[in-house]
Amino acid sequence: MNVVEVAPGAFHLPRALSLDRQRALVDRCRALVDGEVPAYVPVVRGGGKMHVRMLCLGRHWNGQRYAYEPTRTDFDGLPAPALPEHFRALARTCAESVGMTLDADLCILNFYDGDGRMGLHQDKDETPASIAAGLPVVSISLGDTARFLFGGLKRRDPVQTLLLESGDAFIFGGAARLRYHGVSRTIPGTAPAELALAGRFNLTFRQYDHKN
Ligand SMILES: O=C(O)CCC(=O)C(=O)O
Repeated sequence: MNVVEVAPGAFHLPRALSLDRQRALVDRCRALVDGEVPAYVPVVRGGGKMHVRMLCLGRHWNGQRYAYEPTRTDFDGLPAPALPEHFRALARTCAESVGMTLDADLCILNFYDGDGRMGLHQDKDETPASIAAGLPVVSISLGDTARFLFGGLKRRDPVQTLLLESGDAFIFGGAARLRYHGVSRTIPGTAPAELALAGRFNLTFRQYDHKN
């Protein structure tokens, strides 16, 4: 596997997933976002609407409280669907390929349409123990290419732009765990034709807690 270390603790794995694997994952993501507990557009603290459709698996991230919970109390009260075992296994394998460990118990699945984007932010709502241990966030991209922004530990630090293409993994843990990141835009029409997907799915796997 091709591994590019973009910063200490941050790794880009271009084309980590085969096209067959991508297709199977896209089918599963489609079924999930339009399933019994569908994806929705979160309204965050302060009233802004996010520019993605989101579905959390394993644990729900509440965009009003910036905290995890079992049910979607900021939206419809439904329980977060379970995290499929093969999703968890994929996250573990990706983490291991860069020498990290991850026993993911939640995944935030986002769908970006042609106008989708996500502002610079830190992933810091997991437990202090999980973050202090540097347990990584494993991100998998499917479909249209994204212009992914990867900054430093402070919001104003310089930001590098990476293109995350379909099948790429991006992993940030250890010293990079709290780096700011976001998506400035996607590039419509760049998804592999075999996926028959207009838009982009992104899955970020995290481990809520860390037990010694
Ligand atoms: O879509 C991406 O590549 C990034 C997603 C992200 O930053 C997040 O879910 O916290």
